[in-house]
Amino acid sequence: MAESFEHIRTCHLCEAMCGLRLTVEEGRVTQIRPNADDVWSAGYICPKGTVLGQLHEDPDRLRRPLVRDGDGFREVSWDEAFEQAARRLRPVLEENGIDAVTAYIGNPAAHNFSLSRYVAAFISMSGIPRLYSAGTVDQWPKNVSSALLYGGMWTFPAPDLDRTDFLIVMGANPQASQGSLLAAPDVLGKLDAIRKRGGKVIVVDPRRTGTAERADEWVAIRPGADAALLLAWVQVLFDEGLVDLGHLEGRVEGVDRVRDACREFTPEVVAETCGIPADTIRRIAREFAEAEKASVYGRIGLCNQEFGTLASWLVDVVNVLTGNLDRPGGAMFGKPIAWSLTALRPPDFADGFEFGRWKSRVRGAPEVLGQVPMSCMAEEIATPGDGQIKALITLAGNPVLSSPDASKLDAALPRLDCMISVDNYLNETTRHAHVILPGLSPLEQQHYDELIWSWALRSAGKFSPRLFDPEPGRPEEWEILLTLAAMVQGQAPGEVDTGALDQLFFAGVVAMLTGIEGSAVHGRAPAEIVEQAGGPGPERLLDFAIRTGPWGDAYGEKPEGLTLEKLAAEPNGVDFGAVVPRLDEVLETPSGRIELAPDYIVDDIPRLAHRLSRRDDCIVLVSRRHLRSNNSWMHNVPALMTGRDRCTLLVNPRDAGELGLEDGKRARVSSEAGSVTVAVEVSDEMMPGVVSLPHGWGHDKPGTKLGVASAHAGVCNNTLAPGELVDPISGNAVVNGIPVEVSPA
Ligand SMILES: Nc1nc2c(c(=O)[nH]1)N[C@H]1C(S)=C(S)[C@@H](COP(=O)(O)OP(=O)(O)OC[C@H]3O[C@@H](n4cnc5c(=O)[nH]c(N)nc54)[C@H](O)[C@@H]3O)O[C@H]1N2
Ligand SMILES: Nc1nc2c(c(=O)[nH]1)N[C@H]1C(S)=C(S)[C@@H](COP(=O)(O)OP(=O)(O)OC[C@H]3O[C@@H](n4cnc5c(=O)[nH]c(N)nc54)[C@H](O)[C@@H]3O)O[C@H]1N2
Ligand code: SF4
Ligand SMILES: [Mo]
Repeated sequence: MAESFEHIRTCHLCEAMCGLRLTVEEGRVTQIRPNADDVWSAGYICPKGTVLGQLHEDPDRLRRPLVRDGDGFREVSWDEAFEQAARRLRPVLEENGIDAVTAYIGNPAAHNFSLSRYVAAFISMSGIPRLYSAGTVDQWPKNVSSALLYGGMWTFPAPDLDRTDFLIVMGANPQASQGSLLAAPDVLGKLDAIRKRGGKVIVVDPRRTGTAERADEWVAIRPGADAALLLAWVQVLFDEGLVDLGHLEGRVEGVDRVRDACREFTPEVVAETCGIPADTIRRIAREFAEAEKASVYGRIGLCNQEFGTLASWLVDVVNVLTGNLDRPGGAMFGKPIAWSLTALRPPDFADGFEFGRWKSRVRGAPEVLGQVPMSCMAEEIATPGDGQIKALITLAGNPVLSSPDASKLDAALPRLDCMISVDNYLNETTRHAHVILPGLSPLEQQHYDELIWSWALRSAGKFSPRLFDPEPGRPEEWEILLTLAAMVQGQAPGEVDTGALDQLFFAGVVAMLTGIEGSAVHGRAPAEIVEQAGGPGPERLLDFAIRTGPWGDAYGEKPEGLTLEKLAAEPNGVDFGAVVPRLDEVLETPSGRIELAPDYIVDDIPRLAHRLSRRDDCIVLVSRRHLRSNNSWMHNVPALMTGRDRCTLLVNPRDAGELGLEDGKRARVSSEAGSVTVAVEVSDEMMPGVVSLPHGWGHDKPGTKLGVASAHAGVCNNTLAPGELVDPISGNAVVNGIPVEVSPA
């Protein structure tokens, strides 16, 4: 490969899905620039998009499987790696059964071409009964709320940034995150545009973030008080006759129930808890109701907190009560060109959503949407007895840094009889594994986001081919997953036929869709479609989702329609325009209407009422992100690690004075769960009484292979997060609003 050429692809790292132009010379990526012709991102890019070449070349990135050998690891062949994994797994299955086996699914599973389409296959084919995921430290409250309001746990309305003229951003910082459950490139540019066209942007956050800096107004809020603030907004809407369902009239159940539920929560009653004057609360509710097109958007600051489900639910309640749901400029539902497998309703909820169907063994935490809090995992491994976890498979996750009570999990993992990690690095988590099975580099695989397009408000899409061929003999991650699934079912790795398993999975997906009334292939013979569908792997699944999607060719029924082949012929993507209202298409509730006041959620309001009487004057800790980090795993890319230390404790000057802290000096931060020592950064961007640490750091553990990251270790904020702190009705972790003590170190 001596020639130089240009390769066009989509960055897989976050929901912005930016188009990139890579210059490739002599088999190496020498430059990455934004792709101005990309139909979706039109030339937008962030610093992370420019380092995919460095990620590919990172000498620490694993290319061969590793197996534990004494205190270290050695590289082995793929056959030997699977054999070693089987040797560990078999006795667990024989002695303790499948209940002793679990898996943890991490964030990149949602961003990886293979994993995003095969995690569901892995789960169903392995038969693993109980799973953990980053979901319960992320968006589980939104899953609960959407399941009950709309009948789909991934049916998320997103703010229509391009058309709104009043946007309230709560607990999100797209300046760093680039948007979450909100797929849009250049979110800050879109906020500027709202203001330029005479609209208004308000940011509600305990920190004056980079997003707040670009807004008209920053409203500082005490962590965990958002549900109280939102209930007060709802109270004002009812009290002042500002409720106006508009086009939603007749399509919403439970409005009266919401009116009753918010009655006591006047702005005056919640003001102190929120740290926001009652007049401000009232004014914003009025301004919002009066705006022609308005949208409230809440994200991780609203989920990873004490009242995660209430807050997430109330965001939608406000959008509904002001008639802003499902209308241009409000909060709308995406219409992806390829529907998402992940977003299909799990079969066990075919007859509706039920909660608490089982409880965790040690703590008795009720199951929610099939999972218990991530923080249960450590005790389930460490506590002997029937059902104790003895084998763990991690798929693209680093829970030793990312989950609450991090030290407890770090201490528990070595007790496992079998730990298998499908991961590209030897990091804080995988250093405990017996076998590490690396996936391909992003440039060695195709790309098309699976779930993310579901909340993009343009029906667009683009397919990225592989740039580099993987080394011969390397399995793709879908093959690794299917092999592991069969092994959990007791098969010897040498006997696993991944092609046959994939055929089975695909045929099942086809059969399911042909059985769904209204689907593009309803009533067709599954075999006829399987026949037409091509070879194994994620491309076939993507092609199927496109061809049976709204613009697809329905396997011959609409010959002009879209296929993966046609999409791939458009490297800059296709765009079928901005979404149009589609509530009736997405609703899957028993009543066929929006069920605005589900008992399961409304019954949690008394807990919030109780919170209002709690005086809390201690310092609380919240999390933050940086543009040049990506959760815990990109700190090994040198270009992203230049400049000053980012892992600092942000402290308001008033608090710093009272606590005797100085900028640049170290502080000791302690909670019920643990303590860390970290450099202080005094800044009035924090509201008084709240301190902030970034998430995803703490790379100082022995036994990792992260040359760059370990030289910039930082501290793990989840050492400070008590595992018992959860939003009880979703089981989501509370990693924001943790009571801490801070003193000079
Ligand atoms: N305190 C606090 N804790 C938090 C959060 C917070 O805001 N504050 N945020 C939470 C959120 S939103 C999330 S999503 C979680 C994230 O939690 P995790 O998903 O557990 O953590 P990541 O850091 O995303 O870890 C990704 C892992 O995947 C590996 N990896 C990367 N790319 C690939 C790939 O292509 N294939 C494979 N097989 N592996 C790959 C990396 O090496 C790394 O080990 O953290 C949560 N934890
Ligand atoms: N660069 C970069 N991009 C990322 C990631 C990354 O690590 N780095 N991670 C990705 C992932 S997995 C996710 S889930 C998304 C998350 O995307 P975002 O939700 O935008 O996450 P953050 O940037 O952490 O912003 C959360 C904000 O919530 C605020 N907050 C904390 N507690 C509260 C509270 O109680 N109330 C209110 N109102 N605000 C509060 C914090 O101060 C912070 O400003 O980002 C994704 N994108
Ligand atoms: S914003 Fe950055 S990380 Fe996200 S897709 Fe675009 S280039 Fe990639
Ligand atoms: Mo996340």
